[in-house]
Parts: sequence; structure tokens; C-alpha cells
Amino acid sequence: MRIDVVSIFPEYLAPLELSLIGKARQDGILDLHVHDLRSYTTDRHRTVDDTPYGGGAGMVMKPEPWSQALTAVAEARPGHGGKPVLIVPSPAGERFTQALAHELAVEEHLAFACGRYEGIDERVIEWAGDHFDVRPVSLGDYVLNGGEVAVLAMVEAVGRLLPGVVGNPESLVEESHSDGLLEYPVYTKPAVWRDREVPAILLSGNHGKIAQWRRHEQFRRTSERRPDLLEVFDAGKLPKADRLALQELGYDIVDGRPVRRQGTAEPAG
Ligand code: JB8
Repeated sequence: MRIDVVSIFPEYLAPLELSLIGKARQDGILDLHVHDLRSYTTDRHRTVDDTPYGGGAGMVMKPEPWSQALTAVAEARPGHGGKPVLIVPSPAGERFTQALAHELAVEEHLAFACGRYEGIDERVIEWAGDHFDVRPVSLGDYVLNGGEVAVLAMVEAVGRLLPGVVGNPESLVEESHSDGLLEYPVYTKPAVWRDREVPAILLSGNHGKIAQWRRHEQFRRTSERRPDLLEVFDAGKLPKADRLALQELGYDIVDGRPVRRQGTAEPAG
């Protein structure tokens, strides 16, 4: 996969040299290019921003440096596939999810446009559609100072899904969000640490019981921390043990969805 990132702070992307993603680059799985937007300016002061039409606070990124940079990126596309995907981090974008990470992981070419200030002139986003499949994307409902930190998160989430990046592919299937539930708690040695014991079931050697306990913990945690996930969880054809776990946590299954039983509040953590 080729990834191009355009930013006025290319040094912000330095962490992509490290760890799994850095290794993927060394191994030739990921061909990552970071571009300085200012190198596509033509004026003496390398200007990338200007005042907003209509007034208001802050500055807006000028269109021409972006069109020059993105044209160069589009022309660098590998192979003869379709349009590359252009991700534009924005608080006004669709949410970045594990499902979107999986969608992006099968693309041949991704590009990321990191805005700063109040964002990029909207005409760039429209025009870029001639060359890219454009996706404004938000990490979550909070505001960053620019797109760079969001790109670090998205490149890591996508990069680790590429074949050969994560050593054991099993660690990809059994993790948080892959089945719509939060992950169960994990423990390692020592068995007693500062008077706190590892749950006895995990030392029992009974792998059926352990699997059942872990599943129950997934439901308990999801109910407590992310009830929004349980509301959309497909409980239509769950095994008996899973239905029982949900029952114990105060849920009935109605039309294939867990629904909190009348008069049951969220149990305290
Ligand atoms: C200027 O919070 B964010 C985000 C914030 C931004 C820009 C891009 C993304 C550009 N502020 O996802």
C-alpha cells in the first residue's frame, strides 16, 4: 500500500518511523510519503492561509497550495487501479471506525490532507473529487488543532491490518470491536499482586469455563462502559450461554437486540 500525507508540520508524522508501522515500511509493505504543503507555495513568504470570506475568527487554508500538492500526489499513484482515497480529517467528517479501517486497508493508495487553522477552503474538497474518492473523517466528538494527530491514529489502525504487519493474525480477530463488544480483562503473573488476586477461574485450566467467563465480562464491560454498542449488537442468534449472560446483566432480547429490562439500572462499576 502507498500512503501520502500532506501537512504544514511534516515532523508531526515522525512517529510513523517507529514500531510496527516503521517495520512495515522497512519490510516494503507500506510505502509512506510525507509532503510539506509549504513546498507547493510560490510566494516569498510560503503562505498557506488567509482570512475567511464572510468574517469570523481564525484563518482558512488557501486552495492553490493544496491543489498543487494533491495533484502531485494523484500523479504518483501506483499501478492502474481506480481513484486513490483522500482522507480529510475534520470534526465535520464521518466517524472513523474499525469497519472503515478495514475498508481502507484493501486500497492500493491512500492520501491524507492535514488541515490546520479553521480548515481548508471547501472548494479544494469539491475539486479533489475529480482525482480522488474523498472522505472527510472524524476520529471522535472532540476538537484537535489540526489533522496530523488524527492521521497518526488512522495510519496505525489501517497499517496494522495490512498482511504481514501484525505478527500473529489471530491477535487481529479476537480484539476489541471485532465482534461489536469490548474486550475482556487480561491478567499476567504474579497470581497475587499487592493483595489483588487474578480471578480464580483463569487458573482453573477449565477452558470452557474460561471462555464463558470472558464472554460474560465482555457483555458486563460493554453494558457498563458502552451501552450504545449493546443497543446495536446483533443478539439474534446467540448461543444459550450468551443469552444467559445478557439476562443476568438485566437485558431481554427483543427483535434480536438487547433491551434493558424495565426497572433495571446500570449496575455500579
Ligand atoms: C483544523 O478534531 B479534528 C480536526 C481539527 C482540525 C482540523 C482537522 C481535524 C483542521 N482543525 O479531527
